[in-house]
Amino acid sequence: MYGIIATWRMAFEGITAGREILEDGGFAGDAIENAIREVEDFEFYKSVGYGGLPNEDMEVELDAAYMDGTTLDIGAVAAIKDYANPISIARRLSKEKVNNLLVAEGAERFAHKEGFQRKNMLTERAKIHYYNRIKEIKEQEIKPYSGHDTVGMVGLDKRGNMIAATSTSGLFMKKKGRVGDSPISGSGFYVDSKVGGASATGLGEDLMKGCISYEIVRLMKEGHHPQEACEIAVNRLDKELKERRGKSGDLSLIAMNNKGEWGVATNIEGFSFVVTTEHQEPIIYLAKNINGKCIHEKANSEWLDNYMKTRTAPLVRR
Ligand code: SD4
Repeated sequence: MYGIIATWRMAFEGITAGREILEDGGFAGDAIENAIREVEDFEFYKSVGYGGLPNEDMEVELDAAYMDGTTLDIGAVAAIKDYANPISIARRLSKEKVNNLLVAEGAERFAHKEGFQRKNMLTERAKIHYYNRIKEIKEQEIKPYSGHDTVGMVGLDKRGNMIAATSTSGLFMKKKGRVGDSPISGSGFYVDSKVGGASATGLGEDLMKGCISYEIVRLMKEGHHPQEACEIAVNRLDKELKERRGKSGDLSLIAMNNKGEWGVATNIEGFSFVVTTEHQEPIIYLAKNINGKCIHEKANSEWLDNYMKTRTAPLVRR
């Protein structure tokens, strides 16, 4: 069996290529790294890699992580600037014995020494988003912390290796140095090839309060199907946050176990995700939460057309 599950529609092209690697008997780590690089390189995705939206100082600071569920190796970078593919730096760091999670200048120095490609990740389009947002904030006092999309993936290869990985520009207008859940083990991702893996997207500050990716893997280890595990974990955390804090941020999770069975859960409307397995070509689904049950359906062609149109539509500075 083999398969990949990923957050958001933007993972589709990468997963389509990743599936071929898995089908040919390749390593899940290669399939996932390549798939995430594809998302990082596409400038119209404004929440990951090149074209990602900047922090409040108009700098693009990126977070990424890579975990090997067989060896339990983890590598991650946080608040890294000016490197094209944080996921590859994270993977490289996962091979070190220590110093596996590097931040900011430390991560950049490592990437430089290892010869990773430098790139100014701030696009003209992202600058326009930035200036427009500043104007909106001034005019209407809109909360800066909305709008996000982390790419998170879990993959299984024919040999039973499982990988989890993430990459994100985090929250638009975040403070310099702010780190979300995505590079944090157990929160943004977790995987154990003996069980399965999970990855998160949403408000990092809240996802971290439940170590939610680890929690899902733990529930799968107790015998829950990935779908059940995702629903239990998301519903519980959502409820606790509402009870204790009055509200819950966005929480959306994907998971796959080592049999290739998968699940998702979300507390928002319209969480898109992509899945492929040995028996299924990559499919884009839309999920929503109805009374604690996560319902998903295939995205229709209208939704898909509209998605690309809005991402690539000309943007004017207001
Ligand atoms: C973060 N969880 O930095 C990320 C943002 C995100 O979908 O996922 N967005 O908090």
